[in-house]
Amino acid sequence: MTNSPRLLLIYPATHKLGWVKRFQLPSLSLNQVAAATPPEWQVTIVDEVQEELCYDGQYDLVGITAMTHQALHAYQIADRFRERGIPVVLGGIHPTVMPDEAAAHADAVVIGEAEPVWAELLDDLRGGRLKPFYRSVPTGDRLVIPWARRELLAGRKYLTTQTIQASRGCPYDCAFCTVTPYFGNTFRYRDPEDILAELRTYQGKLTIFLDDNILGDPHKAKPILAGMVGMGLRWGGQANLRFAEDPEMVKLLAASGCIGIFVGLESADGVHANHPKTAGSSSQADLIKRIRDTGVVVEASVIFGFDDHDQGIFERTVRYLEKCAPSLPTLHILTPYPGTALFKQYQQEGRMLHTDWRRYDHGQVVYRPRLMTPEQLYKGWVDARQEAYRWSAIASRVLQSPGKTINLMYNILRRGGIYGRDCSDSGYYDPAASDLPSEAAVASAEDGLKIHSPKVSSL
Ligand code: B12
Ligand code: SF4
Repeated sequence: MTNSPRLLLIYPATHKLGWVKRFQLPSLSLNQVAAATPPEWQVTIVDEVQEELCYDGQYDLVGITAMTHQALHAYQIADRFRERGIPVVLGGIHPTVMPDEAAAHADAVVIGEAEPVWAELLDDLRGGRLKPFYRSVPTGDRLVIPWARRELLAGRKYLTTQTIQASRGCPYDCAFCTVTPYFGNTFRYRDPEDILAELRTYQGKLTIFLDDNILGDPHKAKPILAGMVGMGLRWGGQANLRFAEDPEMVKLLAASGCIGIFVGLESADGVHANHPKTAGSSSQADLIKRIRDTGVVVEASVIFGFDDHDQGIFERTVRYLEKCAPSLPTLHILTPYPGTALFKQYQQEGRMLHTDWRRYDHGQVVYRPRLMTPEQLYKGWVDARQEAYRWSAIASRVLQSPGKTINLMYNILRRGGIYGRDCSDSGYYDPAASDLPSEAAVASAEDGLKIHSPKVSSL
């Protein structure tokens, strides 16, 4: 190893993007790993969405991040570097929930967050004593992390490189979501002064908060929003809808420069429509209207395929979305990700179709729904998305929102993606039963999650 060791961090891309790649965000996951890397290391980040990955470079270590749909490609990349004798570390959501699977393609796997274990791992590497697993266990309610190294992205063409996290975790515990198994029952915020100081270094206006639920604890979120008033930032993020029960939060949100907020409605009706994160004393439609009326774009997501969803859910959802009129509806197919309670349940019930992780992306059916067939779920999703983005539906939404031009533009862009998608296949794949998740794979998922204490949910 040289005196100035070289680290290559890779964000794997699963498919090619055209001009829309200029509207993507850089990987904050890798940027935070870079920020946690001691200064003597030379760090290079390669984002395969934006650029070709060259396998010939000389590096002392390669680090690769992976969500589930990226995992198989991440393993291919890892294998190629390891063939050249370059050690590889895998980290991120998928290696965290499937550490044994990832370990077959890596010299070390980081389970959980990098910051608490990364310096030790690099030290072990240089000392020739690298361990196969490094686990970090989140504790407390305070998040202390270094500022992202945005200078590493200089000259790259992203929507913005001003991405930041104010918090990690979420106070809720949705059975289909990876966030709570990942962070356990911790929901940690950074000190407001630290966040505001980082924001003050930003040169541009557009800023994206990549928190799981930035407004999940209104008491902690308020000082951050209050400090942002007057900074001139234009920001977006995601949160659960219930914050809008508090009119002061809604006002503060708009005053802080928020231009768009992504919220999960989950279901038009049934048990998932009444989750504590969305249900309160006001209806979802009222809460959405309150936010929309301040000029903030509300992107609201629904999921198809819960166990109480029959074929009527598609029509009912489209009508419900007309009533709620979020600025931008987003419609997903339920995807039971490994590590979630839902994956475990469906696996035990023998309902997972396969573990071809490439297909775990909310746009394909990877399990057997209870009240419809996989084909019906896929077809219903395709039709409902098109129905929600027909011109008359767009017009009705846009006319109800202030900032009509910007709302129209977002809707047209989304419509292009939906109508441009080739949906001619069946949208699911049902291989031989031998491809069902092996007991070893599932044990690995459970083992990866042992770092977290059980969740005491929900507000
Ligand atoms: C921001 C975000 C996005 C952004 C990503 C922007 C970008 N370029 O990265 C956008 C909106 C584009 C997005 C899209 C999607 N997302 Co997303 N997203 C998130 C979110 C909310 C935060 C991720 C993040 O940046 N966190 C900040 C970083 C600093 O934290 P981190 O990723 O945990 O990284 C730390 C550790 O994991 C570790 N680590 C991570 N990588 C590595 C690598 C190495 C080498 C090491 C050592 C350590 C390490 O160290 C880091 C620092 O502590 C997560 C929720 C979550 N908590 O993960 C969902 C999440 C990752 N997304 C998810 C999904 C499903 C998607 C989509 C597939 C949804 C869809 N169909 O549209 C798409 C896929 C898009 C794609 N690129 O292919 C799921 C993934 C589930 C899974 N098992 O794969 C999550 C977990 C949400 C959920 N509710 O379950 N997403
Ligand atoms: S509210 Fe959102 S981030 Fe929190 S557990 Fe539910 S789906 Fe995940």
